Amino acid sequence: MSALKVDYSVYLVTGRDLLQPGMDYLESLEQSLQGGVTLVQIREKTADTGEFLEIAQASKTICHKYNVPILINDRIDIALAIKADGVHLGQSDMPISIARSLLPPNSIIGLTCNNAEHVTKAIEDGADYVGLGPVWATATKDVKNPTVGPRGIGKLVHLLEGTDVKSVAIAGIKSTNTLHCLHGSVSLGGRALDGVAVVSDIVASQEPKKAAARIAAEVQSFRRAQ
Ligand code: TZP
Ligand code: MG
Repeated sequence: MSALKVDYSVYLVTGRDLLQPGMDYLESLEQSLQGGVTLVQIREKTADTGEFLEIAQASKTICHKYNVPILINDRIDIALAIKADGVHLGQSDMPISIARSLLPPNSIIGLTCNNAEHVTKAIEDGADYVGLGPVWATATKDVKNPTVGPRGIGKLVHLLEGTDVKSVAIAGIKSTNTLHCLHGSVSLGGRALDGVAVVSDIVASQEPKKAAARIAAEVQSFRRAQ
């Protein structure tokens, strides 16, 4: 159950395989939080359950030290075990209704959405937020869906008008294109993304704190211009 306020502005999705040589994972996570990461998703595609559990628990301790909520990718059991603040689910993971029934009240549930049908269903199913994309091409994940660009993201954000469902964009987002993504995706109704989800621009940086701070500054600059 999340007692922490959820701020989607700078949403870090982890990717331990992208760390610079010699960079410790937990050190990198802590630096990124110091730089201004506001929400963290632990994404582990190859770790076994024991390892995932250990990483998730250690990550939670650090995130909560900075009052930043922690979400677990895919694995409801890991989220329950470490009392995470919520989960992030993909289109072929557990349905939201079942996840909701298993998790404590007020857990955050996010869903990856690549098109309008996904977004409409996410609203119906009671997602707290949607991860929209891919915005641009990325080497971080083998994404099969076509890239939609900021304007495509804007069309999906528009579907959220009149709902409380929050949104972030993902794939290929860097400090250098964050403003392009945010401005370009402001929907017809004027609704904006609530944040950007980023892996490599932060995780693969030599200086994760600075990398996160650069993105945070771009998000703030966008908000000031709104
Ligand atoms: N889901 C869709 S794209 C992606 C995930 C986890 C990876 C995005 O990584 P990057 O490095 O921010 O482009
Ligand atoms: Mg998944």
